[in-house]
Amino acid sequence: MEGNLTTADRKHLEDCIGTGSKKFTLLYSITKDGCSGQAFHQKCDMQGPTVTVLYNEQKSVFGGYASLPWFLTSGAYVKDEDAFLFQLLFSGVDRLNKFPLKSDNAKGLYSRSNYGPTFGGGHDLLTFTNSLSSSNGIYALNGSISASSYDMKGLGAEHINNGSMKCLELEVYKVEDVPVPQQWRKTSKWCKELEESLKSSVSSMRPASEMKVPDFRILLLGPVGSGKSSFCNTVTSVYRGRITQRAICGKAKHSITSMYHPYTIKINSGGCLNVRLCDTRGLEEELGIDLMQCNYLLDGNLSEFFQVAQYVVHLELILVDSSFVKEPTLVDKVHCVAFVLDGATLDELPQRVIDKMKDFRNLCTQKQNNIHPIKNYNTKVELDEGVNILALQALQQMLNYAEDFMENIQQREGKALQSCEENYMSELDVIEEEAGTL
Ligand SMILES: Nc1nc2c(ncn2[C@@H]2O[C@H](COP(=O)(O)OP(=O)(O)OP(=O)(O)O)[C@@H](O)[C@H]2O)c(=O)[nH]1
Ligand SMILES: [Mg+2]
Repeated sequence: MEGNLTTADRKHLEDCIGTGSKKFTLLYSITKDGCSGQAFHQKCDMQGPTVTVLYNEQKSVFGGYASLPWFLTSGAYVKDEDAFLFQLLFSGVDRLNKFPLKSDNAKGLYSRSNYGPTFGGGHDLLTFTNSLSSSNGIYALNGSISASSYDMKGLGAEHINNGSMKCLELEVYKVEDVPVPQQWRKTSKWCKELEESLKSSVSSMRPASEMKVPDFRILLLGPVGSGKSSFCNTVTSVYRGRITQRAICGKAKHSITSMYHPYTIKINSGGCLNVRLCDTRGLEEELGIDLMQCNYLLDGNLSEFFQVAQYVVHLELILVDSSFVKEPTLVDKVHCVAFVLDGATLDELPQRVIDKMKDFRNLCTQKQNNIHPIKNYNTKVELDEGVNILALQALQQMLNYAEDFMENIQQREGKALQSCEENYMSELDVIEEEAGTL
């Protein structure tokens, strides 16, 4: 934060202004920009609401708030009903006081080209006029404090600035509204019932029987250390009813996971989900899955537990590899891809890894810009309702999209079958017609 205004001072001024959170940006400082009416107007005119803060040599801090902008003039009063004077510190001790304008006063501010910030008809707070220089770091400002337009609660200058305008600093800050954060996404209230209903809804999901695919195959892709393996552990923990550690996790320079590992998810009460949560090697600038391997993974050409090579695998090598599935079916294909990203390190992702992810995304037929925040069980030893709900909501969406992907295939195949039947029927017609002409 630039300037001498402390966080506590900012909070107090925010409360005095009374219209929500504010951002204070330093516009002008006499020690940096020079103490002159010209410098003040150059930096502060037409900047909207401002706060002027003076720090005197007796460690008293005081000033004024202007809700309207300063401007160049040969001398004009401004009616600013929301303006006020304040004190924050008196002789080094907190002294929080707001001095509002008295009623029906039209002289909140006084703007003049050779004047520093000036408040009230008296003037109540005149900071300085013309141009001044410092002596031993002290600016003997030629202004004053005297109650007239503002209600000073009976306090004289001696109780506000020790009767001294000898200042170490005078700052003017621009005051802006901080937008109130909007609720990002509406979700149901977290409770045990929600957790249980998500659990049972996810466990009841299975691919349509006519697809003859036992499980939805979800592929997790993402940079090294983004939490792919931890997410597999989180989901398996939710259904096992205890913390599981089937996938090895941790932070390392290169990916800890080296294998394409489809995790089955055991339900505590018996059976498994109709899901394979597929963990993979992380994406790195030079190493890890490349575009070609990703393509093969999506199409189901790479068999389960395939070791993702350290270095780029050439097409010829893959084609002779016994683990290469030459004619994959819908069972082997990936039905939904989830990119796993660590929100805390997003800004540090190398451009090449971002480019890789963009290329991979273009391979997927479903381009869903869905973001599902999750928290993994990386440090916890007991299950937690919130962690479970977030993981279940994310998994539920993945399964929904996997189902959509399969429906599209089903529709496509249905159409192909129909056109096959139509061709067959028209061939029969031709044969029958030909037979008829004999
Ligand atoms: N704070 C926090 N740390 C997490 C979370 N999830 C995972 N981690 C930590 O992040 C590190 C990497 O997690 P992994 O699950 O191994 O990440 P990965 O994507 O599988 O990494 P590779 O297999 O190496 O590519 C571990 O030290 C985890 O403890 C989380 O939700 N919050
Ligand atoms: Mg991993």
